Amino acid sequence: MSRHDFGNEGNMRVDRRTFIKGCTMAAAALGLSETMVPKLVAAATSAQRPPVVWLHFQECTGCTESLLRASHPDIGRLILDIISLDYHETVMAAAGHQAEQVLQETISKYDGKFICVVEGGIPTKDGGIYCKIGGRTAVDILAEVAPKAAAVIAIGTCASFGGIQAAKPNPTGAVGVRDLVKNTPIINIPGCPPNPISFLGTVLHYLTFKRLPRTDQLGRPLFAYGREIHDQCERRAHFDEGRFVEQFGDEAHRQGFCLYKVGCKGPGTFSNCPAVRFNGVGAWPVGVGHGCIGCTEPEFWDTMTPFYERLPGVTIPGGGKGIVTGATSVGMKILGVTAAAVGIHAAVGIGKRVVKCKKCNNTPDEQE
Ligand code: FSX
Ligand code: SF4
Ligand code: F3S
Repeated sequence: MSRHDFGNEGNMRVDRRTFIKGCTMAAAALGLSETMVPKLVAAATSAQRPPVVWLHFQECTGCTESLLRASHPDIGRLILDIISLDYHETVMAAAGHQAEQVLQETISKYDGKFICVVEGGIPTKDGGIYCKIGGRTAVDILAEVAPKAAAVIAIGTCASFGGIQAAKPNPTGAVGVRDLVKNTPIINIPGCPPNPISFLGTVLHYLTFKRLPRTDQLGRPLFAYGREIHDQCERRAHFDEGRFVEQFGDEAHRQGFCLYKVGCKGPGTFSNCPAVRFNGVGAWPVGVGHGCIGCTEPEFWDTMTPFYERLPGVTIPGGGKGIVTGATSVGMKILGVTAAAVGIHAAVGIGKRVVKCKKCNNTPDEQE
């Protein structure tokens, strides 16, 4: 796991075919043409693997699990080949004082050069006592490590926006990285957990172009979060024609109709889930018959609940019912989402420009 385990291409833990396949998937996710794959591969196989310090705070470790679990081992191994994961409490061999020593040595030796990945929210209430590692609070550790990093990647909705532990009444005062770190470039890869390809794409973009990808106003990379789920969904034709599942298990559900009426939050949620999918088997929540719960959005645990009630304020074109009024508790909560969506939609304009350029095979990134 040490950076010294990663030398040249010959030492890669995945074979070259898998390596290039992973880079090709990431290039597609990034909206880059295939002609950019060699550039990505060259950046990913350079002798200088970026040191990575991975901090765990308030979370379930699902982000790491989804990245490294056996359901798609190649992506996990590919990421471990591209970066030098010098400190990661879940998978490193060292423990206790030895682990803390590794952290100190890494941030000192690679001051200003390492990538800091943060997984989990940061509790700020009562002096931050609700998350301590090695006797220090998450707030203190982040305050020491983040300013020394070249960039911070907040992986998961917890590190991005506070996460499930920030649900009202947020008893520990959990917040996301951006609420605390101000002078280091930060990118958010939300999702509970996020898609590993979005993380891989961000890392490859950073290695190739020496900067983080463009983001929306919530700090999410546009390549992965620039489009609404509803606009990419395979059930969209059913929505447009007014064919809805009324109850889980009914005939409409078996037919694969739209899940809006049973609570799908695809309208109002920005992510590449329908396009990139999960686990290497083409699955994603709506594809397997469950509505999107909006897990890439800030405060989705408050604004998107109850999960099985309709999202208000959505026009059903072919449904004959016009505007669906929000006569539910969701109706009040969604006001927060609407406010956030103003910022998101402003950013989507940028996202659409990227898509448009992609069609003519000439993205802004390729011009760099
Ligand atoms: Fe949070 Fe990551 Fe949800 Fe868990 O650790 S984004 S609780 S799936 O996985 O931080
Ligand atoms: Fe797909 Fe959900 Fe939109 Fe229906 S409401 S088209 S299931 S994203
Ligand atoms: Fe999350 Fe919705 Fe995608 S629940 S995983 S954003 S489909």
